[in-house]
Amino acid sequence: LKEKKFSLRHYPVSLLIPYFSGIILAFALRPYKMTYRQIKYFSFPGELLMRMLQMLVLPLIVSSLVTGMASLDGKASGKMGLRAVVYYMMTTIIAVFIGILMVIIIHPGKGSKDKLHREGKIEQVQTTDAFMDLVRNMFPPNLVEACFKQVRTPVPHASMPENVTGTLENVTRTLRSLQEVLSFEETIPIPGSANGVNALGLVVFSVCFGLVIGSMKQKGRALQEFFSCLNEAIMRLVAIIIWYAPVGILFLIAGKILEMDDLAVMGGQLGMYTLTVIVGLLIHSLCVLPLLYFIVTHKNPWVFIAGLLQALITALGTSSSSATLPITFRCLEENNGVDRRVTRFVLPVGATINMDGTALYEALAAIFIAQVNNFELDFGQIITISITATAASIGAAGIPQAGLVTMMIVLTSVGLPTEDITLIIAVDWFLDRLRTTTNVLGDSLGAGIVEHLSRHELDAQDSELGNSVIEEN
Ligand code: DAS
Repeated sequence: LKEKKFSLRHYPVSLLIPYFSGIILAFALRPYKMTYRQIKYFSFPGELLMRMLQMLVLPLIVSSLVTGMASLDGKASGKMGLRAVVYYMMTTIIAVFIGILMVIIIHPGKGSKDKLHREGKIEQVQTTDAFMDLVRNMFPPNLVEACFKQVRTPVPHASMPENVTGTLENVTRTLRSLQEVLSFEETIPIPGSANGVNALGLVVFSVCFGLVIGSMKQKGRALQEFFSCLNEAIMRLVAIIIWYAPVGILFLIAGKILEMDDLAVMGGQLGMYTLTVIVGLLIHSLCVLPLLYFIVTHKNPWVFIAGLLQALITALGTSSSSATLPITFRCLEENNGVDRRVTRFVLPVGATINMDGTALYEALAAIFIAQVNNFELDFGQIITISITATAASIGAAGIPQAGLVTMMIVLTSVGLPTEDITLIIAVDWFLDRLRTTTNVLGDSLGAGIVEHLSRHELDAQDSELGNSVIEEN
């Protein structure tokens, strides 16, 4: 496939324009101090985009994995799977190493914890302590943390609903919506249902089911055609949703900025922490991953990345790599011409278990919290943080702020106070977008690398297919 020259014609509408328009709109509306409820109504067009994309994730993952596995022979899929897993582990370990290096070199955690309390708007949190006692008596401990996170996400003082901390339905809804996240089982929403299915279980089933259909040869042809047609139909739905994406992105970004109580929170120690995370993610995203792609494929990584722009901006807008998956598929296949037999296998698995941005973030944030507590970590504890951050990133769901919740594994593993998560909640809505974008970039470049390494098997299969067609004729 000759390298496609990237140009704006590659996709219908650039998302950069609505993205920056959303930021401008948010700052124009901030003086009006909208209430929490008004902001939720205002953000609905953005929520609509999230729901449209999320409804496609389950059928997309099943149809692409089953079709992808059925179209590959066992040997080729085995080699491709091994290459993908080696890539995932290697890039995740590098990401964790970068996160640890950055937080040790920049050392944003020096200074006292109570100074951070002031900067992090933690006093808002104290107002809900009485409420938390109420929750602790009513819900199992492991879910308290979930509520802790959700209820204590700072909302504008002026617009704090009258008794948000006392209304039980808020708590119940919070706990129910976070329960699947807290149980560290990544769940994928079922279209039209409030429930979800376990993502890892679904991926394993779809891979096995696809391999079996492929091994049935002619007998499995009807099923293979069905899933291939289902995949095609989902991708056509994506093509329609993409035209709505600019509107959704605009309101998603504007709504999130309006929810932010005081942008000054980015100053001081918390600002240094935010800067440290950004530097780490930029090094991994703009140096490590493109360099790895160039070393393996000897192709220009920037042309490849430019073709992903729409998916990267969607990840930035939605904070969800799962919701971005349909658009990631389209960018790789339409803009970058990556073989479908690769994208259908590598992307769903990657979106589920490969989260470089999250791994980097969790290792970095855990050491930041240790620094803030003047807690000296020894080498063994840093290794423990590395391992648990890698595991937590695999277990994190591809939904907003999942990485913040799974970070509890990392903190607990070295005896750090999990409630210190509240110290960094104020900036997590922003950092989550950046690490989600890194996650999507890592998955996409991985597809390009795995395709290049599997070119021999793919060509062999094509020529075999060609020969069999000639014989049939
Ligand atoms: N928002 C998650 C994702 O969609 C990442 C995270 O929370 O760390 O990839």
